[in-house]
Amino acid sequence: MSTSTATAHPNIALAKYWGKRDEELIIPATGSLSLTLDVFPTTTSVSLGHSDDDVVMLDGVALSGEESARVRTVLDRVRALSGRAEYAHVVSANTVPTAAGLASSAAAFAALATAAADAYGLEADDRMLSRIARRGSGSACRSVFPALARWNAGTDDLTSFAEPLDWSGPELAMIIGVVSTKRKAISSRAAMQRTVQSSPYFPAWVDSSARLLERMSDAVADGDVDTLGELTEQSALRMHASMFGAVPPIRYLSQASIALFDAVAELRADGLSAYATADAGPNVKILCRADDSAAIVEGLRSIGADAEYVVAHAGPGARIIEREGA
Ligand code: 2P0
Repeated sequence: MSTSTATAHPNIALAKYWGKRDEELIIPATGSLSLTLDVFPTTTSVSLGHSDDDVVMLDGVALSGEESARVRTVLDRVRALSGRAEYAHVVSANTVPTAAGLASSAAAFAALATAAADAYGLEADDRMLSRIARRGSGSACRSVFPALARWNAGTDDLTSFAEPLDWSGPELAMIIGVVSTKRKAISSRAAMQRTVQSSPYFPAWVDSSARLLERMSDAVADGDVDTLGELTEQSALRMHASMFGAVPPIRYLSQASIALFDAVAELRADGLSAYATADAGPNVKILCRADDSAAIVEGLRSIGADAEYVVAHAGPGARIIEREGA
């Protein structure tokens, strides 16, 4: 028996991915850009040589149905590319509440792709790992890389992958305002489908995202935190607006989320540089300069914005941390 263990961290999109052009290959309707964090890693081990079927354990519980099918999709891809057929025993441990809009699936599938490629002896460069991770969960293709990464939408399996971006601006922080750790009512996968199929705002989302991504990439190249932050907030609100237009409507933002967006705007009016974003859940993430993060948390608390705050910074890409057996 041989085991490969990998770790990966969640990423938060500054320019959001929302909606697919190809459901099976997970080709997105829009490109996106994200920051991989240094908190809440997922560790995943892939063992070969003692299973007569794929077995997937997440935090001690055997997965079945849709979740295990997604893991199998990634394993099948690695088996096809490596020319090997053995079943795998997968053990994964999250350090973040699963499915609460804190990007647990991004870290999970980036770690799985990395561990599986190593276990099956597939010589995969980061671009190939990004393409493999994408098949499990779109946003996972970005967590292969450290810090800032851009997922080029592409048009097929070969052209849809993330790549790292250089950053020469001041050190960034992402303050995570946790207002709820409940499991989300609708998965982001189902919510995206419904938005694509029924929201009259979806075409405008796709159209405006392409321009926003180019402007954001320029802001990254310039090390311009404030333009990056302004575009981050725009992208989040436009994404949520596209969901509001779905039938029936999808609303992940709660009153507490909106209160946090308001509090961030209030801090900005007071001269602090802070920008809010939110994903498929009510938790709000605040992009800022690392040097300002303590003042921003203190400011939010003094306004009475009620949340648990975790200050994250740019984190590492997915990597192998242990190998056992041959
Ligand atoms: C993102 N989200 O860019 C966006 C913003 C949530 C809101 O990617 O269907 O788990 O597996 O490709 O990647 C969450 O969706 O969806 C997500 P699938 P995924 O981070």
